[in-house]
Amino acid sequence: PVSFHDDAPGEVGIMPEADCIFCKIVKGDIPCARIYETEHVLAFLDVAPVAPGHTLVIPKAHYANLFDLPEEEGRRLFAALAPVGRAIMAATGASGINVQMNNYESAGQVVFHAHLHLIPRRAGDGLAL
Ligand code: IU
Repeated sequence: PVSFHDDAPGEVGIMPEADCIFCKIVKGDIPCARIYETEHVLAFLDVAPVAPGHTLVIPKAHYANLFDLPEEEGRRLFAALAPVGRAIMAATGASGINVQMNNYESAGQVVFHAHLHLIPRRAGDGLAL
């Protein structure tokens, strides 16, 4: 990521990557179904859900994957998982939920802006993740 100093003294921002689809979603240039948002974290419905309610939780700042993520950003992402996961389970009636993260191409990562998948599950749904 490219770091730069913005207007606020002492604040360091991360410049959105020009061709990153999730950065465009964060900025609102591409629409998404937002279900949760804080200053630093966004959760939205996956456009190609493997189950109803399949959600992505992302840092608003651009980091390619888990290994580029500063500890503080990781903490913020993790803190969002329980409230968002609970809401998804309540809304979908799911009885379980998977948290999945793909890092690097050979692990199935397609979008290189760090994201966690929340995938609602039901007994016998037959999903192989
Ligand atoms: P992956 O972990 O990088 O493989 O997951 C990328 C996910 O992003 C995948 O589930 C896509 O359906 C999803 N997605 C999206 O929700 N909106 C988009 O515009 C694009 C991908 I491109």
